[in-house]
Amino acid sequence: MKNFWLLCFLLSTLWGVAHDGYDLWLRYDQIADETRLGEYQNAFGGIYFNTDSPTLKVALQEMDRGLSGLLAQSPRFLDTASDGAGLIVLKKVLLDATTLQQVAGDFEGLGRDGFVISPITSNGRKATLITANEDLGILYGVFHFLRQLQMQQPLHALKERSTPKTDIRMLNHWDNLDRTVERGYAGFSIWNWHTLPDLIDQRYIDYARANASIGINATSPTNVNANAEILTPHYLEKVQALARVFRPYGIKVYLTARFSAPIEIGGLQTADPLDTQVRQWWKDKATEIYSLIPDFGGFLVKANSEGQPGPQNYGRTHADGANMLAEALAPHQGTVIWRAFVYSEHDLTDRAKQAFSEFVPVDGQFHTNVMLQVKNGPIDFQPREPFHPMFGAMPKTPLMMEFQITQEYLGFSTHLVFLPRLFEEVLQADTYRKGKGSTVARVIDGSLHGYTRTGMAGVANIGTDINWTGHPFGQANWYGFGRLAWDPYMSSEQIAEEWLRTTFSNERGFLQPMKQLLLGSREAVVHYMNPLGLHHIFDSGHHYGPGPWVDNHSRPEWNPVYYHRADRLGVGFDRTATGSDALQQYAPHWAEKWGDLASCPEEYLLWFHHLPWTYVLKNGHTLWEGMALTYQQGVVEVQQMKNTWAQMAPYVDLEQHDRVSMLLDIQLKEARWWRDACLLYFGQFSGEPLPPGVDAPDHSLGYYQSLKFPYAPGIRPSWDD
Ligand code: GCW
Repeated sequence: MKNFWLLCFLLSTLWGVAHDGYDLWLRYDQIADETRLGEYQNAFGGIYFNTDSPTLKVALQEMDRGLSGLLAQSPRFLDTASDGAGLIVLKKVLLDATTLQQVAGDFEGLGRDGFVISPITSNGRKATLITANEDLGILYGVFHFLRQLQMQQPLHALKERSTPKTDIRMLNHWDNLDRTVERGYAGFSIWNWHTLPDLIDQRYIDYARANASIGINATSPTNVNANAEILTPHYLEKVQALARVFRPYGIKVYLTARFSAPIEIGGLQTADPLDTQVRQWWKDKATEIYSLIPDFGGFLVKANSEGQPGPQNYGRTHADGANMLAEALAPHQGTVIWRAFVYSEHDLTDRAKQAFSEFVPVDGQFHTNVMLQVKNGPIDFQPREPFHPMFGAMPKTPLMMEFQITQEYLGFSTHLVFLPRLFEEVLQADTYRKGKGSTVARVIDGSLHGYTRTGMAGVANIGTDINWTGHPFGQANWYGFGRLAWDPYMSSEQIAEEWLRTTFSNERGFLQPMKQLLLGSREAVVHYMNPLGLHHIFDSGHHYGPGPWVDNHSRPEWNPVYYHRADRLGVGFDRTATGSDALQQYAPHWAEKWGDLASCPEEYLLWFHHLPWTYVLKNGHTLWEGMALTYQQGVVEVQQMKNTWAQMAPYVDLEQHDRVSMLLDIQLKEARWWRDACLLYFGQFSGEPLPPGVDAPDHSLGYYQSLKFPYAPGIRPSWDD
């Protein structure tokens, strides 16, 4: 057996198919299924492809690269469609009347970025047409077409009409100018500001390609905890160079704007948004940026949040601040994306309530080019949160979704957690704000309130690691985010299927078990970290590992004890009318359902209720027993993931297989760590022994409390919570 694997390894090295993960889901290995390969070779031998723009040129390059790899033969590009083309790639304006007639209906509502892939008859022979209104639609169509080939879809299934449901599909990098990445676990920042603008790293191009392949069309390269330097001429020149690389791929650049920039780099005494000099400064800055980057997207702003400066420093409102920037950008068609992640040390009410309380009353006061970017839940990217109550509650202000792709609270880059499952849960959640069916997805795609601007942002998990995301499976989360930004109604199952097929293998023996593994991985992490609605019990600052005992931070809401409130009597955060009443921020449907213990799903139990340890769960166990058993279940689930992966060796590159095996070992070790540390800690209060079936901990509580990780990755210097 050992020799067999050795042979496989040697062969794969010889054949040059060893994969380090750099190619992401764009692997384009030769189609393994020979019948399919033959079919494709016959059908797509000759291609007619019009390329009169930079975007169409990169689309053609991609087609060439894709087909050369997948079909193991260089495609023949023809001068006209009538030369016997089996594949025709043309914008709508260039279609001849007979072709147009065959697909005319598909153009209805196709928009700027949509595309059509359709079988047609051209010059008396069967052909496949990829068409769109605009160049970018063609690029998206080409990527989609190649994806179908990667997935070995039958010829007759190569048919698609797709148009994105959101306008801004954006990555937010929390990258600092010194190349550290806040909450980044995949190496350093891919932006080498020092060598820009002169050195264009191949990574920038590959980054753009990868994003375009999943429909991402915007990026904000720098941290929302912003450094004003990025707005100086020295840096803008570098941003301009990046924008130039991204442009053919349809990706717009946004910049994080530090609210105090007029003081820090503008020499003014104030950053008061109602001050005329300040307003002029931002107008001039916008003009300067647009002179360098004519398609600049706009500003992304974190203000009056976690110590960042903002309009409230001057007694002004968020609307005053956002509108000032909006006015500066409006003449250039730019957008202000104002983050709603705010909570204040001066506000003693439940942190979960604060964003809603600040923003919902000012609905309607923002200029039309302002969007609010709202995190998926009301606290902070926990393994599970109920949806943010702002969704559905601001009909006059376009709300963008903010997901976190980087795994700040999900085991960093060492845990395998398939996040599209989490994203899907949030998007499908029904806000009930306009009756049944008022899902978060419908808020985000604008259909619920008739928003004219729509978008979704994801905090990137990308770094300089050769495979981009540290954990090879972190790529699935970047991929899945892009797919859901394009279509928030897509199922996580379909995303899992696509990603597995394009990244690893089309074999059934691989797909079935691995799909199950991916889809179960999110619930596993909830089980071994935050069961039954527990939240924010991570060790402070770096958020690596458990720290439910932490209680020594100056701000109450930076201490895990604030969130679980455990004592001899019970555990959980009472957010009903007898507690913080955060439930009132939801539609009555949820306030009632979640407020009533009989109907509150147990996954949200301790999120909304403070309950005695003896409270009886639906399965008859006490709360303490249920908590212990769920932690144990999480550990068992990781063990199962490991077992499944061990069976996958025949389908996966040896090096990748080894790497993931080792990562799963870490995940298992850490799942146990979570279980043991949390149960020892909470056990002090429940006073009960571990129920049968739960493994005894390896160490004492004191041991777990003594673990310190001052150099954990992603940490922010002088950051406390
Ligand atoms: O999740 C928290 C992080 C901070 C982050 C903040 C935010 C960029 O711990 O590191 O700061 O959220 O979203 O602004």
